Amino acid sequence: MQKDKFFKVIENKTHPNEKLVKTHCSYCGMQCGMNLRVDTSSNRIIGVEPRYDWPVTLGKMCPKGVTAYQQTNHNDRLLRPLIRDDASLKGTKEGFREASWDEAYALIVKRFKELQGQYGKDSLSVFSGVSMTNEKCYLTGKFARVALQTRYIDYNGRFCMSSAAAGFLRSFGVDRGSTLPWTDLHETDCLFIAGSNTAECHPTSMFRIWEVQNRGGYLIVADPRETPIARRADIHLDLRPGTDLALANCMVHLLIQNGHADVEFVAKHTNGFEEMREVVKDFTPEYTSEITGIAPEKLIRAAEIYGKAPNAVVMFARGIEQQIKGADNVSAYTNMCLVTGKIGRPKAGVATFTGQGNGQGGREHGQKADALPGYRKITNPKHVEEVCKVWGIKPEEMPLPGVSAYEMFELMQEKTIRGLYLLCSNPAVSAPNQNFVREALKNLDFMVCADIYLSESAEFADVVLPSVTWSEDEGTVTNLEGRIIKINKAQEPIGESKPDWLIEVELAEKLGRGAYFGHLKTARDVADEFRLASKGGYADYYGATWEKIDKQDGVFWPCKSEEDPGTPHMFLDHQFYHADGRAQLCALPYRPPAEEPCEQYPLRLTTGRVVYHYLSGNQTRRIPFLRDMCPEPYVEVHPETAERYNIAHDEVVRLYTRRGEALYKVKIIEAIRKDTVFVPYHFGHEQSINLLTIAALDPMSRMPEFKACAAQIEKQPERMNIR
Ligand SMILES: Nc1nc2c(c(=O)[nH]1)N[C@H]1C(S)=C(S)[C@@H](COP(=O)(O)OP(=O)(O)OC[C@H]3O[C@@H](n4cnc5c(=O)[nH]c(N)nc54)[C@H](O)[C@@H]3O)O[C@H]1N2
Ligand SMILES: Nc1nc2c(c(=O)[nH]1)N[C@H]1C(S)=C(S)[C@@H](COP(=O)(O)OP(=O)(O)OC[C@H]3O[C@@H](n4cnc5c(=O)[nH]c(N)nc54)[C@H](O)[C@@H]3O)O[C@H]1N2
Ligand code: SF4
Ligand SMILES: [Mo]
Repeated sequence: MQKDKFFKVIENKTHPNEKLVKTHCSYCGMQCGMNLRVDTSSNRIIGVEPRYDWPVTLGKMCPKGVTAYQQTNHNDRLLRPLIRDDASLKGTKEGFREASWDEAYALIVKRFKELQGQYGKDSLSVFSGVSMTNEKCYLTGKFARVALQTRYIDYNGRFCMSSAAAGFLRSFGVDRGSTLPWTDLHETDCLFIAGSNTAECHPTSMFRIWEVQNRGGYLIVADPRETPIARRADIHLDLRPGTDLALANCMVHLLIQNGHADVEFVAKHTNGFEEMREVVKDFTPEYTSEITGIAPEKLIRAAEIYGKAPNAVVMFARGIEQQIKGADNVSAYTNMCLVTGKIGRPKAGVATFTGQGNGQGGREHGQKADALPGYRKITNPKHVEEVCKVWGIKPEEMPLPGVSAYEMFELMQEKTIRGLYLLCSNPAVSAPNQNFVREALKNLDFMVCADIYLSESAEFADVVLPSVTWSEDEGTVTNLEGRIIKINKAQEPIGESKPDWLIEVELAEKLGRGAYFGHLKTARDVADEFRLASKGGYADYYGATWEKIDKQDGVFWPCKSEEDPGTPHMFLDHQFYHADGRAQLCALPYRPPAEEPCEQYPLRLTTGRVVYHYLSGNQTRRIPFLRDMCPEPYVEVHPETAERYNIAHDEVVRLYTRRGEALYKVKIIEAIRKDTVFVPYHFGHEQSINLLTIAALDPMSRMPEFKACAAQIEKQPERMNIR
């Protein structure tokens, strides 16, 4: 048990007639340690306690975490499969009837076989998510390729971590979201944090971040909004949305100009310095100020602080990644630590704030259109051969790479994809350009949705399958540090709900593919096959046994053998994962967002989160406390902008873009740029901001540009405001 300066370790006490089940939160990548309280007479979850002995979060939790347990026995849980016979009701909640698992499976098998018989194997698709354990994510990739034998699988991490992954792969040759453990963070001298609303989205990181300042270190924050973390920053770089590439290039330009480049490190351990210098040389503070709107003095001071800090960590999140140049932004900010050599040692490095609970593990093991377990590539014959050995199929049976998440909807719209198995994601809220996406879902011949509640996306399904919550199953998750941790089962599945891995095994058997799935009887069976499938890949989990995870408070990948304790710090030997062992400094010319403001749409719309809700909101909108704290979406507007439009606080306005419109209450707030408006995206149907967002994709990561498009506000006639 690690003692820490922040807290004396408090023993968790067990109450009479209760047991505590050690586990982690169901929501974000922080994966805070918690104990679920289980009543031993009813064997039901009745509450939660923080785990003070968990070294990353030391007993801290946020409003979502302390209420997460209320999901399990919630009245809205799906208890039995649902079938809807009348396809004309698609897109509504109407027409579902309860059915047995046998009937649901039989219908799925019949329709899937009909579609594949008529239109070929690739007429089916899988769309998945990473609120699931590694084992489930792994099996979902195998389910698509081996049970359904289709090329079309992708997942919600495409909307989340894909730009970070693409950027890190280019810079380092490997993508582990953080090069260092979180327990280092408070000991560094400077944190440079871009596009992360950390205090609301990874709240339990904050005690370490404040500690950097308490120790006399510095905090620099780049965000168009004055978020809670920006408010206390030493420097707030208040940039226009979509202009990070200019900002990052300017930082590197100034670091080189001021003699903060580590010439020896650059010469020995990197490639590409000259090409990069050629590009960044134009990004003087004055020129960068024109693009970003940040005052030149702030740029100069920020580069000076980062350059002088003995140790520093560059951190970022979706603010910089959900852009058409998200992958470039990641590599451009990563250039800062490579050029100064502030990487590959404790207390220095680079980290993205991984979003979903298993946003890291879920992107490594084959749910991505072109990926196989262990971060292998489906386009690499050697990788295919390695995985085929574990799966027991021939290499020629491995499907081709598919397409990215949003592009799957395009294929649904044009009827190349006819059937969908959707699990653990709610794209009818969370995908961009909703009017199109909802049409595409309606256009499917047959859709299955596995969820724990009837989501907005389930409204488009023909069959809905009841899955279990995280608390009713066990398995591993990889947190935002790259630490593999264990989720434990606190309660038996309620009703007839089943874990996703079991549903996939049973469906595979009914589809006649039992030979490849039938041996998987328990979550542990899946785990053992999964560890083997990852063996030898970049993300090697082979040595991360459940026993070792428990003993060590988690295991950092790569962990290659039983003896290997894992890898908390990456690149300590200054060996990067490119063939020559060097990291890549990237030359990245500036590009504007896909859609710039114009006369008709003069505002920049950006979107994101609030502390009380999680993603599409399908889980958190059902929790009374969270719903009370944030019952509806709103649009944040600067006071001067509000005056220009003659709109008042709480007035309902029409916000619209080239793609769609919605009505929102105005929240007048000084903490936003005058040219920018912000809407949280946790709400569905006509309240979804994704009716307005743009589906412009990053050419490298295929990430949609959720963070910048052009918008306009229209004041509504008086009667609209009567509520
Ligand atoms: N409360 C809560 N916490 C969550 C989640 C949640 O839904 N709710 N979701 C989890 C998941 S999956 C994710 S991905 C993470 C997301 O975590 P974050 O990325 O921190 O969250 P966002 O609100 O999407 O965006 C972060 C910030 O980017 C800023 N931003 C917008 N445009 C730009 C830009 O062009 N440049 C820069 N530099 N900044 C910009 C926004 O103003 C915002 O403050 O949070 C995780 N944690
Ligand atoms: N405008 C805008 N849009 C965005 C973003 C943004 O910043 N702005 N952010 C994007 C990001 S970063 C993300 S991560 C995506 C997330 O978007 P989604 O994938 O839609 O996110 P969730 O709401 O987590 O959806 C998960 C669904 O699965 C269910 N579920 C939970 N656990 C399980 C399980 O174990 N099994 C099964 N079968 N179901 C389960 C939940 O009830 C929920 O309906 O949204 C993206 N969309
Ligand atoms: S910070 Fe994330 S993991 Fe921790 S309690 Fe909140 S939602 Fe859960
Ligand atoms: Mo995310």
